[in-house]
Amino acid sequence: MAFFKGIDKIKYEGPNSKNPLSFKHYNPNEVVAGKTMKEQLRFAMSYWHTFTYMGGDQFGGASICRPWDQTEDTMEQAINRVHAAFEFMEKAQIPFFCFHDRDIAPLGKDLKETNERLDIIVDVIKKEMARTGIKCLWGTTNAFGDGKFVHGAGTSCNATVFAYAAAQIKKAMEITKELGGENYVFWGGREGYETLLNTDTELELDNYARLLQMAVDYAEEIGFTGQFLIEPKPKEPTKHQYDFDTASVLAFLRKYNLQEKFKINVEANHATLAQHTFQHELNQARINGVLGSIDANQGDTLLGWDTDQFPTNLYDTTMAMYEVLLAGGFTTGGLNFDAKVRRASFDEYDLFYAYIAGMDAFAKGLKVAARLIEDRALEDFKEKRYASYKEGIGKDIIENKVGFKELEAYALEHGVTPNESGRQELLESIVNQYILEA
Ligand code: XUL
Ligand code: CO
Repeated sequence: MAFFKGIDKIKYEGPNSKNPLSFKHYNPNEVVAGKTMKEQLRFAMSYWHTFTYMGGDQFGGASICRPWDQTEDTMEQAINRVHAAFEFMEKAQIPFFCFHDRDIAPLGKDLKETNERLDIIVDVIKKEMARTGIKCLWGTTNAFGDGKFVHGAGTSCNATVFAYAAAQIKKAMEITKELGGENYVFWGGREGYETLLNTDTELELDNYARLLQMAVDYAEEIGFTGQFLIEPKPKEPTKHQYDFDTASVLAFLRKYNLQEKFKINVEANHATLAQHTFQHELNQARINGVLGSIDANQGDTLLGWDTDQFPTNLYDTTMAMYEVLLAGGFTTGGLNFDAKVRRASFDEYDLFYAYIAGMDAFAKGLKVAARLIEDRALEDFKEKRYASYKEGIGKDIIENKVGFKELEAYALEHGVTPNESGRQELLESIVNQYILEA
């Protein structure tokens, strides 16, 4: 059964097309920076925002009523959603999907029945994957929505909740392996705290690390070779989330000797909640060799929360792809649209318009970034800016040949040479020029 009647496969029609159901920039087989756009961008659909979000917010319930949900039977609904999801991905040319365990199958009366339900749906998904060639970018566990996770999952003060979370992750890892998932994500939904008056942060962090180590051990046991990812977020749902940003996740991983096993899944709107730019977070992940994957979305500059909007800001997508290309491109990761349509964008066309907008914004960003790099439009300037480290005293510093005494002697004898302009405005206008031209 087709759920998206009247919508054909979305095709590339070029930047001048007026057809809203066409790509203006995403041309899957066009080669950019040595790979096809499909290979460079590795777009993924988020199962939760696309197929389980009904438009509810703090002030009201559902505003979205999907044709595939029109049944009382929750298992039938879950199966319908699989068919709708694959029809959608096929038509929108999205080669991957990402999911939480709880997105794909409804809870049963207990963990056993919940797991059996998952197995049934996983079989349906596997058939659809075989039929379409669409793959799983990553799986994850929803260990934050259910009431039992009120104090956290891996960081709960209640050891039985820790055990339950571990059981849930075990199953989600098994499913992700079965679906050929290329990564497994940890987003610490409720791994944080509201008040230090009742919180033992040391024990909670130790336990969180224990949970991650168990996942690493279990992956080895079952032969799951996907990449583990941690997705930082500074706040929401708790006031303070332990995985605040890339830097704090790195410090955590290094403390618990997990740095070889985990990379970062950078989400744009989480970066801005941490008062960083999206590019800053990608940059920090890149220079530390842990840029794993991206949750592509954007916030609203006037709203202080995680609005998870589809990314349309070309400056952000350009500089994001700039970092990805400098990192050598994605390996197991990709661009997962962890983004939802606005609650007033409630029909099925909006899903297509939203994904097309996001995919085109990143395709354009990729093209611009590739040209900026190819022309060394920024890199030449940067190289010149740091040229003082290429010779003389600068070279000695870089080669660790000098200490305070030698540097004092140098400063006493030579003083400092005049500084040169940082040229920020010029560089900004160069980026503008590339965005307008590429
Ligand atoms: C929440 C968020 C999650 C993770 C996966 O802000 O981004 O959807 O991406 O659990
Ligand atoms: Co996310």
